[in-house]
Amino acid sequence: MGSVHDHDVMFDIPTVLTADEILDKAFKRASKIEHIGVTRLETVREINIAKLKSSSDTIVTTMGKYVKAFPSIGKLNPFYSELIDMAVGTDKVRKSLGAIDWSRGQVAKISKQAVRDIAVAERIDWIDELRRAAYGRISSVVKQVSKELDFLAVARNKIRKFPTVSPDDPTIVIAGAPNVGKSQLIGRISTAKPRVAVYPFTTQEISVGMFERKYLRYQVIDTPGLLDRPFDQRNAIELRAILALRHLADAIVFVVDPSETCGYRMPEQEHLLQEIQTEFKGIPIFSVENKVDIVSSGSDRRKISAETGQGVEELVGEIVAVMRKMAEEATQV
Ligand SMILES: Nc1nc2c(ncn2[C@@H]2O[C@H](COP(=O)(O)OP(=O)(O)OP(=O)(O)O)[C@@H](O)[C@H]2O)c(=O)[nH]1
Ligand SMILES: [Mg+2]
Repeated sequence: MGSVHDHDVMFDIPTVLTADEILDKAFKRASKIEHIGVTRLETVREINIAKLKSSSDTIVTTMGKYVKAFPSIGKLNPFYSELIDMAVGTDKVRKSLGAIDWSRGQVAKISKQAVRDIAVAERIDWIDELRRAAYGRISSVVKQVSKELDFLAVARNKIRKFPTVSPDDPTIVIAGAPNVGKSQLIGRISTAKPRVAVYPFTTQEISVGMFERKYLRYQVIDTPGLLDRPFDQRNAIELRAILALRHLADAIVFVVDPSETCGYRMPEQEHLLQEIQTEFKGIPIFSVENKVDIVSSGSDRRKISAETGQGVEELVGEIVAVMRKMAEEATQV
């Protein structure tokens, strides 16, 4: 429980090998090449050309995969770019990928030149020497980026653990003090069993559910342990990670429990709501009273029971209507 399944990884980046591992893989593969030509000179020439092409191809392809697989930060939803920036540093990722890309370009160039030289070399020992020299130069440009490869290997492992959400689906984030009924509510409004993923920089998990209304898909995110305690009890990193949720949330449902059976008094719950209102400015917050089946206060808040379902469909209807209106306004530039 709590781990992201392999088929459910947001950023599916292959394992990043070290410089030595890449070279090993390339040269080992190339060493297996055999060929028999008409003359001994032609045989040696063709084998060496094939070896060079093969090892350079392996390196260029392997490194190219990394460059392609890492998310390009500029195109990412700010939710993810912020998390990546916090976890590994956006700038460092970009620079490292740039270095890798440079290195693979150099490898291709060295190998191309060496192939040209070998093609016209007239002696077997020259050919061997040319190939050996090219291998040496290739090793050297790959090793030049070994720090960057090591860094990307670590970055890849961190980035893979990020929760899978669909940043482009309209998203409702559920907040409120512990035990007010958030999980019960998300279970009631979303169809499938929520997907659970660890949330970076906390020991907490978030769970993501979906529902549909009028052919549109909505995402509901439960944030146990995140939006349920006063913000001043958080360290700076945890707070920043929590606030990254504002890039995701199109609406927030803040659940209050006037029965206080959750263990939190109403003033505490109101205080948390105020903090969330301040920190998530601009995002509509629907504050609702849950557990109306046991206590109904005199307030004019919408009242629901996540347990019996009372008022829940009306709540969803209101949220969906507001979100639709917001989406329409957003497209009318
Ligand atoms: N009577 C009543 N009990 C409810 C209602 N909604 C939730 N509960 C109960 O309140 C308790 C907490 O519900 P959860 O859904 O786990 O609350 P939560 O906000 O997700 O709690 P955390 O994840 O610990 O923050 C459970 O015992 C629920 O059965 C409701 O509408 N009426
Ligand atoms: Mg819960």
